[in-house]
Amino acid sequence: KGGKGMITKKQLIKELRKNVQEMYAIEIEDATEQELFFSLGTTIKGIYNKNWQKTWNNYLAEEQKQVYYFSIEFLPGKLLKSNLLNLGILEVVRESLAEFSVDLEDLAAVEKDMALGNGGLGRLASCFMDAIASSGLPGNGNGIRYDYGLFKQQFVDGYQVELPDEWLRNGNVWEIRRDSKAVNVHFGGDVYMQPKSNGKLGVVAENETILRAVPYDTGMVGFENGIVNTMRLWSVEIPSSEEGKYRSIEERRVFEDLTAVLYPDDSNARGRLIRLAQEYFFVSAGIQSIIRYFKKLNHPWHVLSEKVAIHINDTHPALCIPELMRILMDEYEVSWEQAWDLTSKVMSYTNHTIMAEALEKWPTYLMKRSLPRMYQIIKEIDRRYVVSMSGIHDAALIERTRIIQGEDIHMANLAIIGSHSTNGVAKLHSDLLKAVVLHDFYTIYPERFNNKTNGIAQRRWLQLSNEPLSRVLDETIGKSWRHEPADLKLLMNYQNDPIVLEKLAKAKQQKKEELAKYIQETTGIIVNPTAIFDVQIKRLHAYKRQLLNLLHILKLYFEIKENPQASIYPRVFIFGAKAAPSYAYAKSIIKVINEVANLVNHDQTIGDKLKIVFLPNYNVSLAEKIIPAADVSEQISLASKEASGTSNMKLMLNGAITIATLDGANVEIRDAVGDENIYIFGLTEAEVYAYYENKNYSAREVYETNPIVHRVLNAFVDGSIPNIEREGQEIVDSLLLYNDEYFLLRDFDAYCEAQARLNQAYQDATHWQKCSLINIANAGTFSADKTVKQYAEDIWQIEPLFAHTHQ
Ligand code: DL6
Repeated sequence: KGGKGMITKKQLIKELRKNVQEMYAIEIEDATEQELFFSLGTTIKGIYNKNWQKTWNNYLAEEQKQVYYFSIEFLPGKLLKSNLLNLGILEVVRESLAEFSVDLEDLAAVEKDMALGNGGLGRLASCFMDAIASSGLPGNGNGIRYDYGLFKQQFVDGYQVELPDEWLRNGNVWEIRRDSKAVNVHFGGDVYMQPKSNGKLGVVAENETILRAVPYDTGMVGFENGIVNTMRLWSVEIPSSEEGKYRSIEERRVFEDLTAVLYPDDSNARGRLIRLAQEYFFVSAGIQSIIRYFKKLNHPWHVLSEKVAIHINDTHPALCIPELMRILMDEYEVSWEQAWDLTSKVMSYTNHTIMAEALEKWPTYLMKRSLPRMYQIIKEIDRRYVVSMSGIHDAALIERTRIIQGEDIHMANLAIIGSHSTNGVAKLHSDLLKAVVLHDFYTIYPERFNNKTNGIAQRRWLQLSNEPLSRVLDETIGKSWRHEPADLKLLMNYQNDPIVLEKLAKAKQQKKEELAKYIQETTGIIVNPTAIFDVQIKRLHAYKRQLLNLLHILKLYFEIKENPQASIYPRVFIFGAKAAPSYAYAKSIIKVINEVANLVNHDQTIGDKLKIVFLPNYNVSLAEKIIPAADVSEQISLASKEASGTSNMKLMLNGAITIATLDGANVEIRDAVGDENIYIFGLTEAEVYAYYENKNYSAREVYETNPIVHRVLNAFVDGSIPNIEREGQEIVDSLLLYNDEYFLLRDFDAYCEAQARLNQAYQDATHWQKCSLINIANAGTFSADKTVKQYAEDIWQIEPLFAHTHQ
């Protein structure tokens, strides 16, 4: 197990010394930070490797049912400190390094973020990996080892510029390459049926492209429980048998680049051949390795669903369904009927979005050409679906829900039809899936639909990133919350205790000062650390409405300009957001925020009252700096558009107070903290749908009748904001010419009113601190541990190892 007794300072230094010598032929005292980081990583891996092996052997010996979480994105961030925390040796390591005058934080900073994801979906997958291991659940991640993660963002003249993320340049100390587990994946070619020697029809494939999938495994260390699960990421290579087929380097490169880059678009499914190949690549490799494992157990096929659960994280891995069918039928001669029965029992699917443009479709011609066997099987699934539903449901409903429609293959339809469970990621989202987005399917398979509200790993988002707050919690309510986040509730007993409130305020202030220092170092902007730190951190997307935030900032700016005595408490507005490189509108918003920041931050008459900071390259590590320092959490998406959100949970856990629409998990946050401890504003989801129905929204009318909106919008085109030309017009057009798709102007007054209340409330320090305490105390309900346990019980039917062996 993990914990204090796991290793002493003396043993650790001995191991570290040995590794520095073996790896670099030098002494600790002579090692650079880079060398020390890699030696320390190797030492830590040495510490958990035994448990990794033991965990795996236990699963095998117990033949426990395991879940395989297929996700095209994982976003773990840095692993050093999280491994140390979970092993229970954070302090021992810190102290050991101190003996050499080395600060653990400096070493931790050497590690490159593992940024193999775009945002919420990938980070959720990593919180789940941490939570699955920490709950002792038998679970594995399955994904892609991209050579380049999500691009690095820089601002040049206020514009976003994308640079490659060379995270592997110095190597990755945590991974283990497992050549012995490599498998081949087949693409393209001609596929047809032919009688085999036993008289049965078999599938023959010719002229295929064969690529090798090599797995790199990373240990997912459970929190002080001795469990180490595996995240397996696949990388492409050319198999030696195929070397001779390539005539030129360029020809090879096309295939070798299959796992080179992560697609940087989180909300727009665009049918790119390479993306489809990536999807099939990690799906096929993963399913092959699962079947290889299952065969080792020597059970008949009908036992498969008692040993294996496969989770499809969004539709990107939906090819799991036809791929499992293919392997069972083509390689093991299982009948279609049995293969289908097993497949649907094994598979489950999570939907993460209701944005129509993010629902994946693939052109049939592309599937036919690049994955002909997948196409055949999907076509047959579709045909059988139509036949099985005929006579039970009306023809129009069947047409709307079938997989192949016109020239497109609908991946969500495939995922729902081929699995036993479909879930949304917050109550409201799951309800909307049932009522609107997937309503047709809900009428056909009501029993398949369920909700699993997202959760976050409190270990990373509180214990690691916010040590001052963690210490206050330990002193006040004891340490049980570190294992059981629900125990944060104990803090409610102290909501009127001035000493505790004061301590919480101090902890917050410390993190604000640290962030202020970071802001100055990275951007040169000096911010007042006693101002309200108001934070909006998430992908840049029109529906998330960063622009609404900006409109309010401009309103404040003009107010202070007009009346320097206006009762506005000093505020620092902090943004962190990347825009998909091809998303021009989102990039324009970045540019305009940066230019408004320039204007406001340099305006002497504004002074400390208003500062705007857009921190570049928002990623997991930056989030760990910003979140503990936040006073205000901006969750202002148009109601019905954000599936859940998870930064809302992280910010609340760190004592920020939320200003929000009733969207995604904000609704559940409101329920948890009560109306008095959150600032809710704006249209409800029902009101949004009513506008869609009645088509009676006029943004121009708001502009014509509301003088503040008028003034603020004009600023985009009348020269008030210098250095923007095209962008200002583009934004005004989106609001007026295209009638404000996300109802910013409709929600503007309500938002400003909520902001004004918040501004007042902050000035009553005791009241604010109490509100902050209540947010922390109720954040335990959004724990990823709780969420994965619900998945384990309701969907995957898996049990913790200990529950099984200790009964
Ligand atoms: O479920 C994780 C996360 C949610 O919290 C966000 O609300 C949602 O936008 C995000 N979805 C995606 C996938 N988008 N697409 N496609 O990142 O999932």
